[in-house]
Amino acid sequence: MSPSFFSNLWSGLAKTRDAIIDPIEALFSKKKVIDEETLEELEAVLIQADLGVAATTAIINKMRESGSRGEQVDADGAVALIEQELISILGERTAPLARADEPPTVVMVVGVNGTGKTTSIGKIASMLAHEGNRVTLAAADTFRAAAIEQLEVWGNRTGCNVVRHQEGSDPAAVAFDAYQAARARGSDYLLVDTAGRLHTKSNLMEELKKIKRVISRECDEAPHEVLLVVDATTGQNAIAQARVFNEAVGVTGVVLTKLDGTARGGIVVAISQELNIPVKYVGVGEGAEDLRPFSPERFVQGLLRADAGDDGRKGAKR
Ligand SMILES: Nc1nc2c(ncn2[C@@H]2O[C@H](COP(=O)(O)OP(=O)(O)OP(=O)(O)O)[C@@H](O)[C@H]2O)c(=O)[nH]1
Ligand SMILES: [Mg+2]
Repeated sequence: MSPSFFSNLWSGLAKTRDAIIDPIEALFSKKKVIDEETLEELEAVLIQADLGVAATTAIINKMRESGSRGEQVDADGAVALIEQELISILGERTAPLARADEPPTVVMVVGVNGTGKTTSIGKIASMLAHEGNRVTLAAADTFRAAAIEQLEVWGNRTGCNVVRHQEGSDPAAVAFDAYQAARARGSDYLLVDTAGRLHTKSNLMEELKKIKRVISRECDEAPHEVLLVVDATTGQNAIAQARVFNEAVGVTGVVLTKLDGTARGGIVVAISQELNIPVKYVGVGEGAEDLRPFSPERFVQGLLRADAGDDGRKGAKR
């Protein structure tokens, strides 16, 4: 992970970090034995940051255990305990992007409109291309001409092939052609962009299922990934979205975008734990550098550390 991404992640998480750290420092300003009142206040802080009930409960239980041993805890101690617990929760479910034994690895990208699907595809394509992979992009969001053009801009920028049809054509037919083209060109990856808004004539979930069926018909294991792109600023609503998409097309990984614009970055933990789906990438800005594979350690440090450590703005004040 590049140092610039870590410092972007760290500054992107500033709002969430303040929402967690400031109240904890106030709560544990003096070293103290944990009582039920402190636990209740801590619980409210963690829930507020959208960490989710399960993770919050796990942290509170750990705190209660040290309280019952009569141990005294200060702010640093409390943060260290939360850090450990979150890394362990997130670490249970990390997985890198799949890679098929027989290329192309097919990655279908889904999510409600405006969450950052097309932008994330561009950034993932850029990363994969830098690693020496051949990448084909499928413009299977045929709802708007602008959507197709937007993907073509990313194709030009990253040197990746884009397979497109006319606006309004069948998205599954685009996916089919793109799969054939990716095979013929010896592509390592095929990234399939999809629509996010409901069409007037067809149902979005039915459309996504059809795209998936058409791809599976060409290769049993494909799509190898169904990445759901969620906008972190939507908070708990992101979980509801994930449930709907997961039921329809079976989500294998989450891309969480716009962490830079929210105080609710804790939603990463809630999604990972409550849906048992690994977070594969996080986005902290609009630049091509601002999306990277998810690292639990880095993320939790960004969430809880008052300075960015050796990789970022060393010694910077929160
Ligand atoms: N601040 C910030 N903006 C982002 C991030 N990711 C994407 N965006 C912006 O979000 C907006 C929507 O991104 P798109 O990639 O077009 O979203 P989409 O899901 O493809 O949208 P539809 O095709 O309409 O369904 C764009 O302006 C992006 O630049 C991020 O991590 N941080
Ligand atoms: Mg799009």
